[in-house]
Amino acid sequence: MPAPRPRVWVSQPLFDDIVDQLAAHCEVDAVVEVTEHDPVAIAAALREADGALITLNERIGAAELAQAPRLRAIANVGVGYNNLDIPALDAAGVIATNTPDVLTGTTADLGFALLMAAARRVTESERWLREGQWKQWSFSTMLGADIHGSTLGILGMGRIGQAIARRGHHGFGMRVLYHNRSRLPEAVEQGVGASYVDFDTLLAQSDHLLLVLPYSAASHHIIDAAALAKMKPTATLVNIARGGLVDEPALADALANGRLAAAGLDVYEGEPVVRPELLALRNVVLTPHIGSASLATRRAMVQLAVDNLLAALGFGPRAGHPANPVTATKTRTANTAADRITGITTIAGTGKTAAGKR
Ligand code: 8YV
Repeated sequence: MPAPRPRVWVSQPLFDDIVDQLAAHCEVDAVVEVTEHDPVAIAAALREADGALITLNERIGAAELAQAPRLRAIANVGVGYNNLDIPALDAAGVIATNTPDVLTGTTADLGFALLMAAARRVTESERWLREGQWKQWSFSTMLGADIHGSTLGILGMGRIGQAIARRGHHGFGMRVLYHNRSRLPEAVEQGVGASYVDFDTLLAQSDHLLLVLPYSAASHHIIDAAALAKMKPTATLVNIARGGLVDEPALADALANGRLAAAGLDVYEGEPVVRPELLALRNVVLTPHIGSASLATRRAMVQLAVDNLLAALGFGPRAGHPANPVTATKTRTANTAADRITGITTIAGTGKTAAGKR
């Protein structure tokens, strides 16, 4: 008798033509409307699942895994995976994957769009104009800060940070400073035109500071009132990574009281809820987590996630070896659903701890 086809849960509507590829090998349970799944619903959806294709909205930890005895693979559609409890996944022998590379340029572009819009007061100007406040041209209307020739600070120098550095250095003639957990090799620094500095120097010298680091307990509120106080009052802060990196009330306070000139935010601590203090400010540009939201890139992310999921479940050209594991559990040499239940799955791990590098 042929082995039963694995069951796969797809947590949100993605691109049907790409998700349909799963059906060649799996029984697919796809959610057809955008849904906020609470932990009970996630646990229920995973109870019979061998695999899952999920987005940043679905948090999966020990409690959900304890109720999902068959689960072998989770493919996250996104490069950031702070929605996943990696130690719990490793303890359960579940492979998790993410979607790096395919979204790098698109996300870097949005970082620059927010930087330019905030520093040059683009959305503020437009609101003012639409409100009918433009009565006559004036020399001092909407004076902002220059991008070209200024100092760009980048906190977090993974793939997206480097793409932003290249844009700043090669495109806008900026002096680029960065801070990162580890310093890049000199050749890479030279290629992207960036110099390593310590955190306080980055805060003090940046005319514009972009946050591109992974969110974790260690980076929670890394931009707090103390950090904001070290920045130039003329500076712009842009966050395209995760909302939890910034103490939002402290940021709103700094923006309201002239201790920071402007901000551009694509991510929020309680998204999709945005704090009223931020909504009330004229000098912050707010977008609804659209960093990777070009049609081509979102399709590429879903395709990569589907490829990863099929590979992790033992299908396709990379069967057993998905391209983008973020767990220490990276490969499987056995693939039957009964493995998890009997505890005889053969797992080839590296012992590496997954720290969520962007
Ligand atoms: C995704 C993101 O759209 O990749 C990430 O980490 O934040 C976004 O680009 C999101 O993760 C979708 O799940």
